[in-house]
Amino acid sequence: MHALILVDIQNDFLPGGALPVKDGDQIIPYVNAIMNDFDLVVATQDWHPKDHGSFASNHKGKKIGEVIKLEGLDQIMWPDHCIQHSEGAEFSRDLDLHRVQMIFHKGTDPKIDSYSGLFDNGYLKSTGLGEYLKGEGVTDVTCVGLAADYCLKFTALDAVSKFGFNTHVPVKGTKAVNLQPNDFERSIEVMREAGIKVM
Ligand code: VGL
Ligand code: ZN
Repeated sequence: MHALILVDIQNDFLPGGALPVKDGDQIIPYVNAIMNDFDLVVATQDWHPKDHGSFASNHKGKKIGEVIKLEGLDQIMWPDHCIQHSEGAEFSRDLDLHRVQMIFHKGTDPKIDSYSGLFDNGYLKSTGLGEYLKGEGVTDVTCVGLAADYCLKFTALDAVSKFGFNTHVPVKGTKAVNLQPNDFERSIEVMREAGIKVM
C-alpha cells in the first residue's frame, strides 16, 4: 500500500504568496500527473492562528529570518503566512484535490511550530497523519510539496524514522525556500542519509 503525501501546496508558499518558494508552482503539473499511481492520497495544510509564535509580527522588534527561543525550541521568525481560513492558507487552485482522502492541519498551536506533517517540532503532539496511514495498511509513502528544506524534509524524515515507512521523495515534486543558497542540496543529503529514496 503506497500513499502520496501532498505537503503544504498552499497559496502562501507559491509565487505571489506571503512566504513564496521560488518556482513552487512548477511542481503542480508533475504532482497532478503522478496522483493516480498511488493507492491513497492525503494532504497537509499549514494552518496557523493569527497569534502564532512563528510570526515575526508577534514578537516586538524581531525580524524575519531571526531565530528566537519559543518555549525552549529554536524558532525561525517567518512572515505571517497560512492563517486559518485565509486565501493564503488555501490549496493552490491548480492542484487536483479530487483524490485527496484526508487533510491534516499543522501549526495550529500558537506556542509551537510544526514543520513535519506528522508531529510538531517538539514531538509533543502528533497530527494523526502517521497513525492514519498505518491504520490504512500503508507501507510506502512518497512525499511531494513545499518546502524542500522545511516541511517536506521533516515530513519525510518523520515518515521513515518515527513510522518506518519506506519513504520516497521525487526531486521534481519539491522546491526549497533556500534561506541559505545550498539548502536544497543539503536537505537532499540529509534525507538520503536517513534512508529516504530521493530520486
Ligand atoms: C513551512 C516555514 C514555515 C513549510 C511552513 O511548509 O515548509 N515553512 N511554515
Ligand atoms: Zn508555517
